[in-house]
Amino acid sequence: MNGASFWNLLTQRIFSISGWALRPRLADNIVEPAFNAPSRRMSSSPAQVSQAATLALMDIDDLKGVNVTADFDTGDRLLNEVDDILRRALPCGAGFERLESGRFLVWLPKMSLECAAKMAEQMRLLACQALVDGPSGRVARTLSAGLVATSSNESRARAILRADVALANAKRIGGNKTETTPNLPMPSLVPSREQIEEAITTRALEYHVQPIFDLRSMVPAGVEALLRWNRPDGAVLGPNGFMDTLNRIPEVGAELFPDLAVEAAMPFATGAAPIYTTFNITGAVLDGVNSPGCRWLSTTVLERIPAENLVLEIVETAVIVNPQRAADLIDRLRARGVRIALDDFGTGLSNLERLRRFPVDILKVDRAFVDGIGGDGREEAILASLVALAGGLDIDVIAEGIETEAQARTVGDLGIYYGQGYHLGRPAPASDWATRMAEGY
Ligand code: G
Ligand code: MN
Repeated sequence: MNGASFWNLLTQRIFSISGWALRPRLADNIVEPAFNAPSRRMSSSPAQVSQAATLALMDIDDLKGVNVTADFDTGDRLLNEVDDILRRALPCGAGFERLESGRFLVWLPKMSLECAAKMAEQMRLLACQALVDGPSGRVARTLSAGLVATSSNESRARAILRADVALANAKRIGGNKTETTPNLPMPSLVPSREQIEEAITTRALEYHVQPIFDLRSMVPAGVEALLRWNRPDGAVLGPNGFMDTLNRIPEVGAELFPDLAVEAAMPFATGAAPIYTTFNITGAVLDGVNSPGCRWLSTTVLERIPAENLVLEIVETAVIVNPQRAADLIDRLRARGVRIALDDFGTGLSNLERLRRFPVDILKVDRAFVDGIGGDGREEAILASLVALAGGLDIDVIAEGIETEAQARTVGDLGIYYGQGYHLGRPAPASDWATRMAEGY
């Protein structure tokens, strides 16, 4: 998204607010723009919007605890109550949106970061007073907020991702806090474009792959592409070590990664018995057809790898800024034959809500459920019901993190047909696995 469309969006959001008055909540909890009904309280028209705005991402602390100790209905009512309080507390000209996963997004235009932080802090403290009746008494929760100053050339999606980092910092130090990130275009830990280019040229940065087996025939059904950074000191960094930073610079990924990705997938997509390659994608990739992430898809996926040999895994940490836009993109990709998976299902944001909202083809069940096999039976019960759930939705299940023969056997017995894990095959450079597979490993 370019700067202009970002500001269009921002102004749309501003126009979507009806000041202090409450508006009916839409079914999907997202307030859509209402251009024909601008509020009298608006302080500026779209053309006059300042180049400086602050974005605040707010989240109820330990909402999960409410769902567990009370029930989902109580959690839902608490969310609605907080939603109402925040809307009423919005300053004039501010924008408000409820995101997927129950987070609140507040735009505070024409405001310095310091001033916006004070404002957000007041809103947060007010919303902390929300009280709802639960089955065994009243329930309240604190809120945390993450704030970033945005600039005119930053996309909305990236600003939200940065605010998400600030919010995570607030949560890490115990929640009930407002955290800001410095007014820098990027966090300083992000590698420069030159460093990434050099790492690709020297093959320090490359894809490894890990096979995914059909557990019935023990023949590979596909491979997962895993980006690896071979550091000069000999350490091989997994995505946790650097992906986080790369995710915040999707335009670099859009330009630099297609060749790497195609090179990794090609040996598997071609040949006598082609198999799929699955790539991990974040919310930035799903942020509409004009997003840098989607350019990555169109150059990599749709032009150069046959769609039927391609799977995209939505990672469990993917923040999906606009679910409708993501759903539209998923529909288009699936119509072309690309399959979509939910990665690490059962953890993070890879949850039933996401499964309900997005038509996906594959559930990759988080390794935690496989790890617990052979204990008191809870994991087996959960896995069995996931098999039933997936069967009802006509979705394939892949068990992740299979580390022992016994685990492979148990998941197979439970009706899971596909598996991935160290016991079946470790990640290795794509060319190594291509050779092993060609030789019948
Ligand atoms: O979140 P995702 O499923 O995309 O993570 C893939 C990561 O899991 C890779 O980094 C890979 O090395 C790791 N991995 C793959 N198989 C196993 C396994 O059997 N056990 C553990 N602990 N990690 C695994
Ligand atoms: Mn994955």
